[in-house]
Amino acid sequence: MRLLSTRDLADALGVSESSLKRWVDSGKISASRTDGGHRRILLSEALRFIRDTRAPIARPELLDLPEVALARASGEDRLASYLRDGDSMGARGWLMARYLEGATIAELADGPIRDAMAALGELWHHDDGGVFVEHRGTEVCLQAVAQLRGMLSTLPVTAPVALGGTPAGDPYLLPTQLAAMVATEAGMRAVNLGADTPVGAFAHAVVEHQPKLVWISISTSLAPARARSMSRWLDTLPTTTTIAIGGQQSRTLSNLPARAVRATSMADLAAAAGAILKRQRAS
Ligand code: B12
Repeated sequence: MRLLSTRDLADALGVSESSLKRWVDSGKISASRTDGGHRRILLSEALRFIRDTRAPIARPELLDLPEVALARASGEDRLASYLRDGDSMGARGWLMARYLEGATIAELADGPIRDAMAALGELWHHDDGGVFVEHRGTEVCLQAVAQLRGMLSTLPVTAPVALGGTPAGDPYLLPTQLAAMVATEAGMRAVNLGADTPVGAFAHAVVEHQPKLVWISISTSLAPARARSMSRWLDTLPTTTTIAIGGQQSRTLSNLPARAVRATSMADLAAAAGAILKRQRAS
C-alpha cells in the first residue's frame, strides 16, 4: 500500500502542508514517521479521512485515482450511461467518487447500482445488440464494484464472519458481491461463495467458518427440489446464526425457519449485520 508524504496529501486536497501536519499531529489523520522524522500516511488512511470528513479532492490523480478525475471531466452524471457505453474507467471513477463523498455500499447498491442494472436489463428485450450491451455493461459494473471492494478496510481476525452466495442454478454475481461488501462495511469478515453454489458447499463453508450471519441472494426462480433442500439445510443452522434471504426471486424459497429475515434491500442486510455486532459488543 502506497505511503503519502504530507505534501502529497496536501496537494491532492488543495490545502496547505502546514494544515495537513496539524491534522496529523492532532490525531485526525494517523501517520507513521520515517527514520528522519517525516510523517507518512497510508493511502487507505488518507481515503478514510476524505470519506469521514467529506473533504473535497482537488487533484484525484495524486492519490492514484485517475478514474475519478476522468469521470469528473466527462461531466456524465449517470452510472447507467457508463455501463451502457462499456466505459470501465468512467464507471469505476463514478462509483469511487460517490463512495469517497460518503455514500455507503448499501446506499450505492440500493440506489444507483440497482437502477443502472435495471436500465441495462431492459435492453435484451430488443435484439442481440441489446444483449451484447447488457453483458458488457454487467462486466463493467462487476469490475467497478470489485475495485471498490479493494478500498474497504481490512478487519481483524476477531471480527464475526458473514457468509453467503447464490444457490445452484443462479448465475447472478453482483448482488452477492454487494452483500459481502455491505457485511464488510458493517464490520464483519465476509466470505462470499459467489454464484451457483450447491447446498453441500454452503454446508461445508459454514462448518469451516462458523458464521454469525448467512445471506442467500436469489435472483432467478429456484426449482422446487433445490428450494426444499436449501430450506432443509437452513433449518439445521445454529439458532445463534442470523439468516438473511433477499433478491428479486427470493420468494421462490419457501418454508424458511421462523427466524430467517426476508429482506428487500442491502440496507436491511446492513441493519442485520449491525445488530449482530451490537450484540457482540454488549456481551
Ligand atoms: C445482469 C443480468 C443477467 C446476467 C447475470 C450475469 C452475472 N454473472 O451476474 C445474465 C446474462 C447471466 C442474465 C441472464 C438471464 N436473465 Co438477467 N438480468 C440481469 C440484470 C440486467 C441485472 C441483475 C443485477 O445484477 N442487478 C443488480 C442488483 C444489485 O440488483 P437486484 O438484483 O435488484 O438486487 C437488489 C435487491 O434485490 C437486494 N438483494 C439482492 N440480493 C440480496 C440478498 C440479500 C441477503 C439481501 C438482504 C438483499 C438482496 O439488494 C440489491 C440492491 O438493492 C437484470 C435486470 C434487473 N432489473 O435487475 C436482468 C433480469 C433479472 N434478467 C432477466 C432474464 C429474463 C434473464 C434470462 C432469462 C435471459 C435469457 N433469455 O437468457 C437469463 C436467465 C439466467 C438464469 N439462469 O436465471 C429478467 C428477469 C425477468 C423476470 N422477472 O423473470 C431481468 C429482470 C431483465 C428484464 N428486465 O427482463 N441476466
